[in-house]
Amino acid sequence: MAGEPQDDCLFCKIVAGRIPATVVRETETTVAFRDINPQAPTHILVIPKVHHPDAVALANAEPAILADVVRETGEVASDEKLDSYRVVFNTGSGAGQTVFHAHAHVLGGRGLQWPPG
Ligand code: DGP
Repeated sequence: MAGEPQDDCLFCKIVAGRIPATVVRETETTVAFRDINPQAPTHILVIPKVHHPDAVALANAEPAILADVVRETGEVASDEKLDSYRVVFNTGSGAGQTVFHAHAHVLGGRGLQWPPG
């Protein structure tokens, strides 16, 4: 069923505490943890606890939780004292998505180029 934890999902395992992660924030609906392969001095992932394959699927199924994820990106940026930062939802393998559980990347702590690669 949509939203249910998936046995083969890495981020569902992090939500369940079955795989360790450096968790920096947690709410009733979200978890934020440091990316294992940081692309900036601050690189934190904010994920919903429910499983949906990407941000658009989450928006369609549980829009209030997508809002929670986005709100948490701001809390993370504030905690990390980032004046400027980028929030990225890679969507689809062609855009670099490798984990098909919705997540926002929060990147900051260095200059960020536009357009992104
Ligand atoms: P994406 O490529 O947009 O699907 O982002 C997935 C991110 O997840 C990628 O930047 C690397 C990160 N990642 C993958 N495996 C792990 C893990 O086991 N722990 C943590 N903390 N991050 C992971």
